[in-house]
Amino acid sequence: MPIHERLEQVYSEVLARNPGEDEFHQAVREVLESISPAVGKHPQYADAKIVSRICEPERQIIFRVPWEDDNGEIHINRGFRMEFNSALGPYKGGLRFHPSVYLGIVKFLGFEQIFKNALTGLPIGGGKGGSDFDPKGRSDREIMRFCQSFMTELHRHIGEYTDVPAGDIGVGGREIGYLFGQFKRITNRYESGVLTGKSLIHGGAQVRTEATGYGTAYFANEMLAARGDSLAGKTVVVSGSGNVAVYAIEKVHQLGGRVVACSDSAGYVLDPKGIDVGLLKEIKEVRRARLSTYVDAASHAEYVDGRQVWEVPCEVAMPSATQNEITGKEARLLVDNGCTVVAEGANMPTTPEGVRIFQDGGVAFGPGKAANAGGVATSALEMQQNASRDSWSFEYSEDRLEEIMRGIHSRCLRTAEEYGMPGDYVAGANIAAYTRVADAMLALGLI
Ligand code: NDP
Ligand code: 2IT
Repeated sequence: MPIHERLEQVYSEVLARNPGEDEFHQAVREVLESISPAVGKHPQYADAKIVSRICEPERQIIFRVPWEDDNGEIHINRGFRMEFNSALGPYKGGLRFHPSVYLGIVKFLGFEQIFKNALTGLPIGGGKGGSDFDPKGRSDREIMRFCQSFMTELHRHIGEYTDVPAGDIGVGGREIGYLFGQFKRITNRYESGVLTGKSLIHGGAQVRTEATGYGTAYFANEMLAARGDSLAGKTVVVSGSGNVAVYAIEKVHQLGGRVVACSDSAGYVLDPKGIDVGLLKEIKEVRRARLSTYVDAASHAEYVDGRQVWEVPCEVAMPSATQNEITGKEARLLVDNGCTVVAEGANMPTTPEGVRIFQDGGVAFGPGKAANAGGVATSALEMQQNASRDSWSFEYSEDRLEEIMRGIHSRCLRTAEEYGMPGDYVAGANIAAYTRVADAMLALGLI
């Protein structure tokens, strides 16, 4: 898609300054395409090199993470923290532990996070971090030693008013516990607000564990409501079976839909009766086992090895595993099989070609930076509770989450409408978020 000529220049600079970082290029391109009409209408949004500044992280931290496995062998991983933009508040965003992590992944995630966080309306800037460490098959003590080594460097860069990490792929409650323990030990400060996603006993917030998945389901329901429909009675497919997927499935069921399939990187489970969330939690959160063991306890279900979950027909799709899991091919298959709503639980799970196919096919497409913002929004609520040494009830917190997701949904639609692209959630999300960040930066002067 063509973009405004001033933005084309910025994009060329991004390519030249960040060679080989394909995912980052992809994320930047999408935002620049979306904001072209805003820059055309309000040229100040491209003044003072504001677009170039937004595309350049404020600070990039790369560090060595040495650790020892249970056999005494030494391993060296690479740690990252991308402190991308702090115009709206302290850097905020998760940590990902996965062997695919490199600079381009952390930069794309940090860039997306700026706009996602702006959309929540809460006072949080954008950041992201992680490591190319592979937690699969590692013992609990190995995970602990890795987290301690990671935090031994990271602690000097983070803080309640500076940068507040949380979880992402491969980083859940257990890892946040070990990270917080090491932070506390090194700094001699019980600074709960330095990390979010903590357990309730250390100042964690009710609903943070559930928030991303629940929020994505609420967002899907809002998208359906905008079309005079709802999740009730809908057949849904969710990819992944981690934190986001499990709680997306739980909330879809509570809202009356039925999730018939979910997946991991090896294959998918098809359960026509509806995925048993209790069983899924037991497998993933208690036993930390593979998804394929689902059928051991649910013999009516089928495990399909080595194939993609998108071949299962559905009306609503919620990609909740990883980036670029829906290419043009999978998008075409979903449209042909009657899918009418896509809400992204993961970050950038659909390629640009996939997005085009959905939008051309009349599918309501909710991009991750809007649909999965419930996780980071609830992290911001955790920060509020930590700052006031308070803790809110589950019901109150869930009501806040639902209200925030409704707000994001209507902000996207309203903005898309205002710029003459009714129903285009991608344009709505990017323009609403970009203009908020740009306004905040312009008011701060040249920094
Ligand atoms: P988890 O580690 O809990 O689960 C990840 C799931 O995705 C697993 O089922 C995993 O399968 C699958 N997966 C991961 N990488 C790949 C891959 N390369 N190919 C195929 N499947 C893969 O992570 P989360 O649920 O926390 O995160 C899922 C997505 O949601 C990510 O895109 C993340 O950035 C995004 N997100 C997370 C938020 C959060 O609060 N946790 C907030 C907003 C977005 P396997 O076990 O086989 O690897
Ligand atoms: O992608 C994301 O929004 C997250 N992984 C959650 C970030 C956070 O700070 O809660």
